[in-house]
Amino acid sequence: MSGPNTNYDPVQVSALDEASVFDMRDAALAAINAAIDLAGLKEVRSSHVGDRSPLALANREIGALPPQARKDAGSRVGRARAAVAQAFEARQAVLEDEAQERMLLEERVDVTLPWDRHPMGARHPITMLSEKIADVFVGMGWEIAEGPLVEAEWLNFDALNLGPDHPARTMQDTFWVDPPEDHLVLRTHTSPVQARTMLTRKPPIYVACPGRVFRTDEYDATHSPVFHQVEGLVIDKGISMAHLRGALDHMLQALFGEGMRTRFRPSYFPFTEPSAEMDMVCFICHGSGQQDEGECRTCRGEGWIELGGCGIVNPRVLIACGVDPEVYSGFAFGFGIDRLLMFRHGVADMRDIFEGDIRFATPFGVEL
Ligand code: FA5
Repeated sequence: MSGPNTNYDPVQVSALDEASVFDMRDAALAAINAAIDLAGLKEVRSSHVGDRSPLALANREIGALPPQARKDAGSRVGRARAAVAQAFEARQAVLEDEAQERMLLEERVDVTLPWDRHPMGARHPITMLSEKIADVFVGMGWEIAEGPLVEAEWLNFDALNLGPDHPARTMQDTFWVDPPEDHLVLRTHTSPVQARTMLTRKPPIYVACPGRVFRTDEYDATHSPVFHQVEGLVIDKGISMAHLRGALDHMLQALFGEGMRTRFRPSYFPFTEPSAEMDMVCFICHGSGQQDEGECRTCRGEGWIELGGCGIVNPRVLIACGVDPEVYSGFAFGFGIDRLLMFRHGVADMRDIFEGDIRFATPFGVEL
């Protein structure tokens, strides 16, 4: 009679058979080797190594097996888990080394670089051009005059023969300053400096006035509500349009080089009679309108660039400012410095001048 078969173990758990355990181990090893960084390896930990991994769950089933099967499965699963843990640690060490190396490379600090240099600021190109223009007139023996930015309505308009019904006095163009009964404006042009100068000095007068002016204009590529003008005023005996033309030609030659000429087109300003719009010959194409066998981009094929207004000072302005028109005559002009800067340096958009970005100002260099 045969005795009891103590090796017989009828209970099996499929997750614990050899093939299943090897599959789980191989899947874990493949995932570990496929992880290319520590973040990827972290995901592998939760899916193949941690408490919820297939091998860990299989391990929990071992207790349900009879003794012999428990022993076999326990050692099988144990070996598989150990192999996975070892591979995981080895991969982690490799990936940590790689991350460290990458960090040292990316965050490298060159300790030999100079540490005591502060970035240089730059003077604003408008300031430099205004001073350059002023220098040209000082070189001709003129003086530089100044006026306030908040100006009396009378000086900004009335003294300049801008009657109360003139369109430039409407709210569209002018920033009025409260309270209205003070009759103050943000000056809309540099021309009130003409009136101020005539009221405070005796002729002969030769003054230039660069400065900031304000208008309720849209802010776009060619307009700004805050911009810059330079005013010129000469009051002396026997002054004519020829003197005006000579002064402007000289200024433009000083700014743009030999051969610069002006052109006058009839215009209207209440404070000058006759009045003209002044154009300068295009400094790129010198009047031909052609550039690189195509249309000149600076003057758009016109050959001329519009600068501003000018004329012989209206006798009514002379009288309002206490100058005898029987003895004296004079000329005045006013043009936009911002537009001049755009032409002189190829600035396509006026807004770049006003954004205050150091990257715009720096290439102009520092001129003292
Ligand atoms: C005047 O301001 C007259 N005071 C000029 C003058 C003075 C004429 C003396 C006669 C005698 P006007 O409004 O055209 O004129 O402006 C002169 C220049 O300022 C323009 O040609 C243009 O270059 C510039 N300008 C005008 N509005 C703007 C603006 N919104 N943004 C930038 N530049 C402007």
